[in-house]
Amino acid sequence: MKDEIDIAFCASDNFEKVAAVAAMSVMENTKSPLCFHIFFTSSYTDDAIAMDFWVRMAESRGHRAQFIRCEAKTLMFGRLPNGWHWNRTHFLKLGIAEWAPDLNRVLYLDADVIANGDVAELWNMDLGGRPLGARYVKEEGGNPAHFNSGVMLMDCDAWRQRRVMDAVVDIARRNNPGDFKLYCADQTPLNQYFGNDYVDIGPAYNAMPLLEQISENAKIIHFCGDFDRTPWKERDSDAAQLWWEYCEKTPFKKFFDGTYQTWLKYRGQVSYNGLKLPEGL
Ligand SMILES: [Mn+2]
Repeated sequence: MKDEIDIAFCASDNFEKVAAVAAMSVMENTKSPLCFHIFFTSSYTDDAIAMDFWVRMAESRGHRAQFIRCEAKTLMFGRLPNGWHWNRTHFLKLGIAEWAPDLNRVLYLDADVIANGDVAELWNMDLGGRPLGARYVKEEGGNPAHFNSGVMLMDCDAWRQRRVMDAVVDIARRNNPGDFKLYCADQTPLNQYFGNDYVDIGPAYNAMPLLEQISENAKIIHFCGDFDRTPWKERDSDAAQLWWEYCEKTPFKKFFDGTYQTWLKYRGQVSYNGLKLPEGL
């Protein structure tokens, strides 16, 4: 379909359910037909059920969704750092252009976002020949100026031509030999690679409660930061309330009400396809 908007999510270990809330918010706010591409790894046994629910959720509203399993693909990355609040799944986004060769352009969204407006305007943004659109964040609190990698409009043709995946994985591996030096997983090596070679999409398309008061004009809200303050754990803000309104409309509402506590208990104890990997792998 020609006017279809391609959206990519990356998920592991139940985050496809978090991404479903993001997808619901995009569907509720966007007029164009959507195709969701979910790149994922999982340790859980209800994958098939969750995927089926997810795909039916999209198709019942006239959209499409497909899952791309990435366990073997991420092994190609080799040794990558694990941090206190991320794992190898954070690097999945680097492979989107390579692993979905039919995509010319894709809007990548972290699972921890919700749309609060139509994403078509962002989707159609002119990148002026640059490979990436992302939100510029100014220097603050010891963090250098950078772009946030939670919402990225990617020119996939450019990413493939430049072999961005290999280059960024290489930077991550060289700079960070299995320790915690990266302040933010994929984001630091992506910034090191792209420098200023991207288009600033502006704060409305990646509004972060961590950084600012969220206004009504925010088109995409990004609940980045402390895991304990994510909306599925804390319902203490208008933005978090909005997240729950979209969650109610997904097939995963009960998961967040009940199973979630179990998930929290075991989260971190099982990693990567059920195997406990050595530190730093
Ligand atoms: Mn995020």
